[in-house]
Amino acid sequence: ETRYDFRALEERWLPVWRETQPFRSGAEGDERPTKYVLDMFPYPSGDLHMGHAEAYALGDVIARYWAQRGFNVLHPIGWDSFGLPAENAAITRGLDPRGWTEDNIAQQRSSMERYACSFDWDRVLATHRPDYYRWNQWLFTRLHERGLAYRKHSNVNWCPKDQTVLANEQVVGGLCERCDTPVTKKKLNQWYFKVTDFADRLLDDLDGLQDTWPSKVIAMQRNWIGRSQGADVTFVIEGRDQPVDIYTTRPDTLYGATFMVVAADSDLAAELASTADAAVQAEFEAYAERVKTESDIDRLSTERDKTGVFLGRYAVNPVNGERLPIWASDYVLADYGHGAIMAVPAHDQRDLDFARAMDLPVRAVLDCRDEHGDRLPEPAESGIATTGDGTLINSGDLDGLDKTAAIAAIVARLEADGVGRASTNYRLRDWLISRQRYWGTPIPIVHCDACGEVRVPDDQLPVELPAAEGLDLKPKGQSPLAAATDWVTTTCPSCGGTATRDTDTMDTFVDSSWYFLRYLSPGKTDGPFDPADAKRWAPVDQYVGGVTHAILHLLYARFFTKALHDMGMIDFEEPFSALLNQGMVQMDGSAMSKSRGNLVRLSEQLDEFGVDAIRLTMAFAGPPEDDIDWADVSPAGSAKFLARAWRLARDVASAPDSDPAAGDAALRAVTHRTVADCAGLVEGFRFNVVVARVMELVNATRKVIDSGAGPADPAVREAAEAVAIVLSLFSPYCAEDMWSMLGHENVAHAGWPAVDESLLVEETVTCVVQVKGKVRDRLEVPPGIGEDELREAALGSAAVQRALDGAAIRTVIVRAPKLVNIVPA
Ligand code: ANZ
Ligand code: ZN
Repeated sequence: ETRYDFRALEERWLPVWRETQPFRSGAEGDERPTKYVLDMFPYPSGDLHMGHAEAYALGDVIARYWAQRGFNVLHPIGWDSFGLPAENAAITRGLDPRGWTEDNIAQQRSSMERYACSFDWDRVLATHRPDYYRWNQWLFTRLHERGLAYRKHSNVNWCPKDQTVLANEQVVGGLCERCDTPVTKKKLNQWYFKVTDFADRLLDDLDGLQDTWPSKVIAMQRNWIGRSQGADVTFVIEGRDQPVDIYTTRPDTLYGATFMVVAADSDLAAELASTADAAVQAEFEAYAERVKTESDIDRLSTERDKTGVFLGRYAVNPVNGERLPIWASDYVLADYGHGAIMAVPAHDQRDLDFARAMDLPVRAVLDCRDEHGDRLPEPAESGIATTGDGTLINSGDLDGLDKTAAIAAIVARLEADGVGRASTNYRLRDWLISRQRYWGTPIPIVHCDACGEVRVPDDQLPVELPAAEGLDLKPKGQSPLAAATDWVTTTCPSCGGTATRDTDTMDTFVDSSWYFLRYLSPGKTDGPFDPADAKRWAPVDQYVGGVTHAILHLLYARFFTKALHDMGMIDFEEPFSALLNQGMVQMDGSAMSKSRGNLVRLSEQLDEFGVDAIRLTMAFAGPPEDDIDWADVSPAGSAKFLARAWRLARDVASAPDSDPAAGDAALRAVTHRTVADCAGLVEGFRFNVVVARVMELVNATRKVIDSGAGPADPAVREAAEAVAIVLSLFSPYCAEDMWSMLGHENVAHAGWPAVDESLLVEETVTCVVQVKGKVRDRLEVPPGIGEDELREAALGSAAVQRALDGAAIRTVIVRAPKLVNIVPA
């Protein structure tokens, strides 16, 4: 052929790769060092879109690079195929979610193959298949045995549109993550995983990821876990036998407490209100009803007008015996700390807003100053709480202590008196995993009147989903599985009596919390994965995926990893040693993602410009973390460049293969410098710079050909081979074809070109060193040498020292890089 034709290349090489499977990971006995490169697996909710194309292009650069470096690379793919997108699509189209899901998987897989993803096709998994979700159930069982899976009644987030509960993580700004409907609360008996047992480890182990995870993701995880250090303080409630604990981060402000607030939706508030007069009771009940529909985000907002009901009861401050009126309000949450606070309006803004709204006293107990040492205005007058450091006032014998000393002193005193103790709180909540939907993993529990909650024995797993046929999948607040009577009715594994199956299914984040381990032992039938395989491959060396998963998925996978570690199944505690978040592909500023629909169709782009050009465009668009605006990039330009690169190999193809040492020295220097630099650039994820450098190399090579040396110059062949190998990370069809024209096979495993260090030595210039105007030495120095460095080098010369013969120096004149003149005294 004489013309670059991307369609012909795709038709030529795709069948070859299908046959040879170049990315099958090394078998047992393969001695090469391992590298586990993992792309987040997709939802099969349609064909691949531009967002996938970006993610898989970037993940592929990394996987293919390590293969070229001689690593035994594991780069698997699968499908996150349970969940609402599939189920809702199935309901609207009146199809069976199973068939619909499998069809989409087949389509996505064939698109991935065409897109030349370097996946190991022997390890594919799909979470909706019983051979996968069986192990979700098995893992649930292990967690249940350890008390890490449990059921409790609680007020849960409820999406009225999807008719299902949502995890806290799935409520974004008070709205359902999936359908943007305002989320309400509902009291239900639900399954949880005890993530909170791991709060400290989940937080502290982030330290080890500091250098290899995006700092933004680490900050989001920290914030989500939300560890806060403070104290519990016990308040006696007048007319109640039991005292009440409150949680505070500011025990130093205890003398400034002027009232107490309990969460309006707490049991305590209801109990305290029950002794009030009828009018207060009615007011309280109406208020509590309203609060139930409010989101936590609104409740904690400092912007909102404060509302509440005085319950007619009093608490007693343990340090000074003062009586504090007790109010019910929404700005205190029922499920954080103890659901009750001591309010210190002078030093907490929400308390101050409340005090001013309800006309309650404000007493400053810290003398807070600005940067000039001037006292800040009284909060009672300014309306601004002083929340910073200061010196204690109005606090009895603690006056004069600074904040830190005061916290220590008060906590010690409370502990000694038995009315308080140091305490730690977390924003993190246990993970609510039950869903009232069909398309998920059935919870492997049987409910028996005689035995209670009974785990389904391992040898009866999987508990398979009943057929969808005949079931009404429409959301209705109760799992569609409840209507599958034959399925629900079973025998109790413990007593053999009649019992019923649990009808909830698991949150699909359970599926994705450990899938990276299942890839290691595909087809294993007596366990989720083989610990020996985990030892060989895991943890994941490089994880690649969207920042949308910065909290939920990563946190849950980290939790599972720690739990599995504690069960002795793996010997590491963090699943993903390094993380790369790629940006999103945008079109006129709107994100291309599963929920927003696709404005640019990937398949059309591939048909028009070819796989290679689209992949190259994704890498060349900018740093991988940045969003790509599709209007700003040029796939046509990429295609043009690929044609230029391809023609190098075409032109060299007929030239004889001879020793590159005889070739053009300048071109050889560019080739070896490019290869040497690109390694570091790939490892630093600077893919766009790598592409730019290959473009330069292609230009330099063409120049040598055109200069008369022609393609026969052995440096040209050397350059063309380097171009093919580096390009194989980005544009595999073009690279494979170049490699083949150059007389080789299988560019993916060509091996990264060896760099001749002697060709990397930079050019030097000769610097003349004079003493009193007389030449005494000549130094070879880099052209960019600095004045100070050159002065040092000149003075250090043995010949110069001899000429000076111990004389003191008056001046040194430096004209970098060519001349130094030394004038002795
Ligand atoms: C008295 C106080 C004085 C407070 C002061 C702050 C400043 P973090 O850091 O988020 O843990 N609080 C405690 N439980 C609460 C609940 N269930 N709902 C809403 N607010 C609650 O915040 C802890 C602080 O938030 C606690 O410290 C408490 O107010 C409030 F100058 O106690 B503080
Ligand atoms: Zn039983």
